[in-house]
Amino acid sequence: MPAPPAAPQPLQILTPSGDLAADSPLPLARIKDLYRSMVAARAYDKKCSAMQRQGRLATYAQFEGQEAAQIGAVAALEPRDWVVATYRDAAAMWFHGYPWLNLILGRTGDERGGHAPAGVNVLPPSITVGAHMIHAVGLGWASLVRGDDAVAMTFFGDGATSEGDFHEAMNFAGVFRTPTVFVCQNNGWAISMPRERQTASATIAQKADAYGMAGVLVDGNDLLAVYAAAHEAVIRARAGEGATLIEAVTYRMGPHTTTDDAGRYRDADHLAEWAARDPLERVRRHLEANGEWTAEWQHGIEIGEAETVEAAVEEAEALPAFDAGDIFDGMFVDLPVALRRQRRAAEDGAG
Ligand SMILES: Cc1ncc(C[n+]2csc(CCOP(=O)(O)OP(=O)(O)O)c2C)c(N)n1
Ligand SMILES: [Mg+2]
Repeated sequence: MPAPPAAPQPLQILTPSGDLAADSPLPLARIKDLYRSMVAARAYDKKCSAMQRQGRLATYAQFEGQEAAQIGAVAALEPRDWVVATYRDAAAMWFHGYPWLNLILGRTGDERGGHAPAGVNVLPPSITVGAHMIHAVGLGWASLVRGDDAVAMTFFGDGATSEGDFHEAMNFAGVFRTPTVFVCQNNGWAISMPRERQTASATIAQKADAYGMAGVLVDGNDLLAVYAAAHEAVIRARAGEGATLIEAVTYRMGPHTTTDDAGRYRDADHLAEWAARDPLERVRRHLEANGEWTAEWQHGIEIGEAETVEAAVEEAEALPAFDAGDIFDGMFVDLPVALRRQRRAAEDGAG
């Protein structure tokens, strides 16, 4: 059997040393703002990891290493657009307006954090791998039917591309030319399953061909490349030219979640290689080379963003205890009979 063709190189604009390999799609001031957002997201990620270890949060899925893939993509959206994401996409959700408070509450099982505030177009995170992409296509289709020009951007992993839901969502989006941007964060792993065993395709981006939509392969640790690809995809979607699949090649620096021990299945050498491609560090180098970075400024934003996260934690922990019956309120307008029965049983048990 002939060997499969070698994978093409992902689009890169900012090299790991912080140099521009192509024209920047963004002015420096905006890059600086986005860098600050990535610092904020990392502060949140570290805080949640620590809180889980202290027994203050349930299972937590770290996104360290994936900040550029998430924030770079959402930076191309307008507030009227939608973000439909997963358990690992807190940075994307927050950047589109889902408060840290709600994200933290969601991680304690508190339904008061289980949805976005009014006017924030972010769906609750999907724990079911792949299921939410169909919702994103539905939101895009609704936008076509209504004649508004909102785009839905959906985030998912390399593992999710093996789910039937991925293919159904892509197929529908292709046929109906829905304004959907599919952002696959290929972070190398689906729990302990490596990317090589997930699909025999040289890239995930090339799967777009089969559905009649554009497919783009980008360096997912490059804020500017991710932004450029997402920006083009959004323009295409608003112009009625349909959906795009972006494959952002990145790496999951942490374990799958706080319940996982990645040391049992992966090689530490990989981590060192990917640490050298850290998405924050390359933007920091770029800012420094352009006279837009100092150690004092870095210190100031780290303290400031950590304090903002801390304030959200304090607010979450100061709320009166939630009612366990709240879990029945999130899903249905009219509760089905079986769930009504369960609710009564839960209330009797609590009483
Ligand atoms: C339908 C379904 N099957 C299995 C699981 C268990 N599960 C949770 S995360 C995960 C791996 C997903 O990998 P990927 O899509 O690459 O996303 P990542 O966790 O790497 O961000 C699996 C199998 C699930 N939540 N939903
Ligand atoms: Mg993955």
